Amino acid sequence: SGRRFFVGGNFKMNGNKSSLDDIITNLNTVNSPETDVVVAPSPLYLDYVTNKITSQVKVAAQNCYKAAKGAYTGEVSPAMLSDVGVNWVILGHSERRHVFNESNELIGQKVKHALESGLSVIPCIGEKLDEREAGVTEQVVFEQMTFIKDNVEDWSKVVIAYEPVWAIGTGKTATPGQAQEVHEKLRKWLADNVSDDVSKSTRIIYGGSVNAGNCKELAKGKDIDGFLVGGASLKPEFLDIIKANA
Ligand code: G2H
Repeated sequence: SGRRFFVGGNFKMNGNKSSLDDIITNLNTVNSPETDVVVAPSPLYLDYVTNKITSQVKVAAQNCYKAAKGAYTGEVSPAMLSDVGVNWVILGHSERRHVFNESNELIGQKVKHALESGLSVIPCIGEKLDEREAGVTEQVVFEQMTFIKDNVEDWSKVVIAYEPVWAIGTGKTATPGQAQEVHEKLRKWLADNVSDDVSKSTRIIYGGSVNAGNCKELAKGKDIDGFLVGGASLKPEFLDIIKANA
């Protein structure tokens, strides 16, 4: 496809210095120059991980705010992330949307500000189980995409993560067919709503209970350009997932 394989590890609210040391030791053996590898530890450890990890692996925040600074207790800004050498951010993860009630509008504003601040972004989209069962998966993910699209100028700094909410941390992975089907529709949506070039060049990665056992089949989907991995990114098998397309 010409699109570089991309594997992200989302540690969520897990880890401490000791367990991160083990993960970093493992990641520092990564030798996959053909693949972009990005890991997202808790914000408290971003500086710690950035200072210890090989330059082959980039570091992402799991979230950030839509302003550079100010009276926003508890928040982290893109400017602060850049300051500690973090150049990526995950935005609109389903847990941000559904546990912390982030709206499409707020996620769009965050995407805009992060990009303007020089970060690369991994916006996440995905339908809930009742939405899939009601047959509105496309409607939901296209609406989420609209709020992202309206806030992006430079698509080279965007990697879209499709994560069906019903498959997250549940052990229920979308089948390769189910994942590919949505990825293909998203790519078509990009062609129709942004441009052919953006449709062809933008990575669309899959997330939701990806592990060493299912990653190879999923990676065969022609519109699946990599993964956003939660639980398995904390384990040694993350290295196998990085090589899923080999
Ligand atoms: C989906 C994914 C990582 P997990 O949230 O973003 O987590 O692989 O644990 O389902």
